[in-house]
Amino acid sequence: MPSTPSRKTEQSRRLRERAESMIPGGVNSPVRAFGAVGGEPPFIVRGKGSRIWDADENEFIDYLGSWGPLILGHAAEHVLDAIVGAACNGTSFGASTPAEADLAELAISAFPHIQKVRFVSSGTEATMSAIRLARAYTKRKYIVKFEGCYHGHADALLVKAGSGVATLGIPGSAGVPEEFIQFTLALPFNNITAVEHAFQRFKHQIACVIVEPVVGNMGCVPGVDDYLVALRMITEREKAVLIFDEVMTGFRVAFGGAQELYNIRPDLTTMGKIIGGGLPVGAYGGPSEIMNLVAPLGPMYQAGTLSGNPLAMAAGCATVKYLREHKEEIYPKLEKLSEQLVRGVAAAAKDAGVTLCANRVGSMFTWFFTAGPVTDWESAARSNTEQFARFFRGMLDNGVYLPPSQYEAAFLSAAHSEEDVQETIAAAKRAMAAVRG
Ligand code: KE4
Repeated sequence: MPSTPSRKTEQSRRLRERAESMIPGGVNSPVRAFGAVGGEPPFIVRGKGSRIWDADENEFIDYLGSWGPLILGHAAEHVLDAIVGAACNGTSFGASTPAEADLAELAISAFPHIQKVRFVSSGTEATMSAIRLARAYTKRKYIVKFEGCYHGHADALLVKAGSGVATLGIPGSAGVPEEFIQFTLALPFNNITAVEHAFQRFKHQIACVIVEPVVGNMGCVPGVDDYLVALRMITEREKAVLIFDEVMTGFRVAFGGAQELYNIRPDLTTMGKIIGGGLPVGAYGGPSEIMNLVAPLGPMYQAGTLSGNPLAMAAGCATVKYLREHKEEIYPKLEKLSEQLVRGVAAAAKDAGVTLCANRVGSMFTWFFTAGPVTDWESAARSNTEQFARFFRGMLDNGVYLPPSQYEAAFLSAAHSEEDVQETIAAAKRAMAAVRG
């Protein structure tokens, strides 16, 4: 692979230098800085369908989809129309609007275990609030999360987290006092014995278990065997709240998320990404018995200036309504094309003598540069991240945009075509040649 990329990068370089002079790392979210993969991060100027274009007019087939929200692809006409239509009536009122109940109804139609839902503006707010609610409901202090899982950047959750924390190889975060994480238990994923031991050691003290029911933030790692069923049984027995963090999996792995796919009832569900259709929306929901503790009904406080923002509600409604109306066609298409893509790239690796382990659930997937199986953080961290970086740069130079980290999931959208998949597999064949180094 040429050290200098084949694609033009002059405009993106200029834009990065300008941004770096005013914004830490030139980015508003760390993983976008390409720290783990090197090279010049493209500054994106527009997207349409499965494609994005950067400031140097390079075109890419996009498998990031804004880290998951864009399951319908970029600039879907009916989503844009909904946003513009809402904007013509004003952008924000700080008062209730009809669209909030519209999106609540749509979310509850997808997640029947939810009786009440509260909207916030990010997945971080959703998980932070759900944990506070679980502690208020149980009057317990400890929480269980899993190594390699990422639930946003709330202090208590920045413990052995995945996503950007894992990508940057930092243990947690500076500025989080020990006292703030003393009640956070981080356990290995897919190890039910560790969960049993935690509940024995902290009997009647654990408020909740929060889990990505299909992990995306150490790369894509599903539960093995009946892991999620066992989690449900233990939390039921111990009267702890089971929180499915479906910020990534919600509307992604099935219209009703992982809880539909695996037929498991969590106590609370957090949502984000797709439910906002590309605009800032997070949500948490569950049975009224728990949700009625949320202010103003109950004593658990949570608030937000732009919560339920009309433009975000419009984008979310347009997206979720379209998914609901076309799910019989969309999810089988996502499954078929994702399977073809993941298998094709794995075959390209095999032909090039590159060791690769592919994990996929529906249209979220990761190619790990390790023999595998990859079932937890320990096995994911065995990946050859330098080989991943060479693969990433090779794909980018061949017009394919992947998540810039080995420890992230990639996403295929309903706007992707058979031709996109074939083009991507061809690009992988070219990129793999340089991977072995
Ligand atoms: P946000 O606060 O970024 O909206 O959501 C936090 C969050 C919560 N739960 C899960 C399962 C998530 O995946 C996320 C955020 N995902 C990352 C990418 N894996 C966001 C990308 C970024 O941080 O730039």
